[in-house]
Amino acid sequence: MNFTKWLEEKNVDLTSCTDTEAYNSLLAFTQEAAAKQVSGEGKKRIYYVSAEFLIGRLLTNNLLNLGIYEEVASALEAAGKSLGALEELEPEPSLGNGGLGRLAACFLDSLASLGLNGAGIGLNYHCGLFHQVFENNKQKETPDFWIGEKSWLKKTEISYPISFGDCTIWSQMYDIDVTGYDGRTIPLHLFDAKSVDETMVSDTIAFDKSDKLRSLTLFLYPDDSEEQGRLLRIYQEYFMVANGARLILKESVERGSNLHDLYDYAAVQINDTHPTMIIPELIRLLMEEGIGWDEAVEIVTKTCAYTNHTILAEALETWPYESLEKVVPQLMPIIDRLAVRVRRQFKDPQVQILDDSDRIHMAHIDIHFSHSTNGVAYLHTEILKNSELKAFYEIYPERFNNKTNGITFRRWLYSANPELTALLEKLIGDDFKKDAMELEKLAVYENNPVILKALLDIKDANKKRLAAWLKEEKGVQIPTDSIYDIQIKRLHEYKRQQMNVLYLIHKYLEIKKGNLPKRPITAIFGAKAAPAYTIAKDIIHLILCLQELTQKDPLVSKWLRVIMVENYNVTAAEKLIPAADISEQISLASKEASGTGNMKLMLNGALTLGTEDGANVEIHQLVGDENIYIFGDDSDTVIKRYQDWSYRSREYYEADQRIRAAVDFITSEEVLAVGCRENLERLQKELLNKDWFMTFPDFDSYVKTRERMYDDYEERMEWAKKTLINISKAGYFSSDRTISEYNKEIWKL
Ligand code: 26Q
Repeated sequence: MNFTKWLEEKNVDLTSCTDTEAYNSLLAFTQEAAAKQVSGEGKKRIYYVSAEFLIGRLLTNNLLNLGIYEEVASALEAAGKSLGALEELEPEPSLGNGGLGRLAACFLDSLASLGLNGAGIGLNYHCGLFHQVFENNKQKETPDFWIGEKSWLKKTEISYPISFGDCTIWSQMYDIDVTGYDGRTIPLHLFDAKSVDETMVSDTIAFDKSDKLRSLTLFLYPDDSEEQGRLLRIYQEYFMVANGARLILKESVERGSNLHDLYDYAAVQINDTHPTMIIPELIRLLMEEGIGWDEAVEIVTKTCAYTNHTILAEALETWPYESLEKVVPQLMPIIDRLAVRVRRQFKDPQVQILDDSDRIHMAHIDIHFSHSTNGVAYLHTEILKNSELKAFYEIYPERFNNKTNGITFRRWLYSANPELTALLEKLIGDDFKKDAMELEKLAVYENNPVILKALLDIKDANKKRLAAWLKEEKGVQIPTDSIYDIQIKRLHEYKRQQMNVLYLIHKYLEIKKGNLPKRPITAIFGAKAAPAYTIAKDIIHLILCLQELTQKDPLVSKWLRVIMVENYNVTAAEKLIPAADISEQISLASKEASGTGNMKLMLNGALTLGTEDGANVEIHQLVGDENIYIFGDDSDTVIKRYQDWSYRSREYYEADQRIRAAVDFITSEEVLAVGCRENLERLQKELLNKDWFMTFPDFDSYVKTRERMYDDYEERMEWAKKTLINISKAGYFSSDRTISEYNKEIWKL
């Protein structure tokens, strides 16, 4: 049924509706249309279990995937409404933080598109991560109540009592239908606590963390700098997997499993360590059904697989034994037995589940008791095998495998960049929508000036669109004739936003001296910092101070603008990425597991300024030296420097005048006039005395490579050719490819 007919049936007259009413009708219509689509069928189902699903707005995507975008747009137009305006009314679901959550969302899209029998399992956070606002050049966190009266969530019949050490919390399952290409869908199951109470929260993100019943599903990653916050996270994690495990067993039995053969009916992909407790929980539930210990462990091992997303020690979860005992006492006999089993089999302390300080290593449970451990890019997996998880690799070489991340082109190309999509369709037909590798056909146009010019024009149009959006939505103005040099990702020291800032200070000082660039530069950041991550927030403070300085200075503002986009999220990414000229991927080599923003930006014709890290390595391999700007030390050098403790940041500070000037500037009169001494001094000290992520050793090559890039930008046709080659080689990074590999090698649906 089409939209016009549906409206007639419901007696809705669009011409007399407000935009909000029209949006609500469109939402209901689209939801019905999605629910009518077929989902993947088959004996075995893959359950992707994840603490985050950063799905972004759904309306545009669903309309495109259901093939009703044009029809709806004209029905609205006929009634004097604009689809574009309604699209902007949709609140973005706040169910994730960064790469790991966005990856889960891309994977759902690909599972649906490939017609696989899949489902996502997660939590329904009412206030999500947090809404970021800037006040006095600082990040302030406010709750993001994203669930309006009307949303994509559908209440289901499913509800379970989940027991904890001190209480029982009833769940309520909600579903969101995730659409893929040709309107195929799969469900995202989000569990909520029936007793959750939004009035626990007012205008800050503080709340009584001891009241689990009312606060369980309020926030993603509640502040864990104190004990109550840490405990709440354990409650959340167990709540997610206890519900998930019950659903998985129920559905598998419905599909014909006798539980002894669970692995023929269910594959469980554990997204990072947050869902790890699903392993002991499944074992526990199988034993309740009368299955013996050894067999239960074997069944669960064959059912589960684990994805690692980081090598940063501080991000690998370990929980005090005591805390788990308090929250989930029923799991302890299982975890104890698993720990004993490991201890009996292996003497190496590095592979134990329980360490000498009585902490439980979640990743170790995953590796011992699942049949697959994968990294998310070639280099990352190599580092896991040869260094971080070497001891495990020696025990289970056959379990380790790589699955280089991918992104869904439905959202990151067709939906975000319709102009580029239209050009591609004109040039190479639309087979690339089913098989992204078809983009390679674009290469025949690499020397065609008309096509290269068309690419430049599309970029220009997208830059204008971004500038207009920033003005309208965020109240900032940026010049459209400048280079857009963009770094958008979670704020973390290893990602080195601080190195980008040091460059910008250097540039600011050069401009003040009269050394003007060939063309104005707009440096754009988008990032949220975890509320308790002090230095990350100090870096945001410095960026915002620089934003103010560059804006106010009459000379500098003509040549250099620094912009930090408030509340960076998927919606903002969709506007920023198509408009980017330069993609900053400057993590310290060995630290970024993969990155997926790098892929999105490449696909949209931005050139990468990056280190040999994560998936940059694969981008480099695909496009060749000519079409990427690589700088800095490689991962071997970095790993060695950590091992021999030989790095002294102060030596670089003393030896390099540019570093000295930039670091000194952080606490100069000029910055202090717009900033806060405490934050700026702390950041400066951190760099001078530690610089744990080694920005100074890479600074020289970073500056030189960035300058070379700005020079090359002036050769417009050469630049356009490089962007064309980047687009043509991006097919490898389709999440359809990634998901096909997971299926072929791990899930075997
Ligand atoms: C851990 C312990 C305590 C509190 C929080 C956490 C925590 C929370 C979130 C640890 C990690 C995360 C998120 C990690 C993440 O987003 N990783 C990114 O995953 C992407 C998809 O694989 C990769 O492309 C990125 O390289 C990786 O950083």
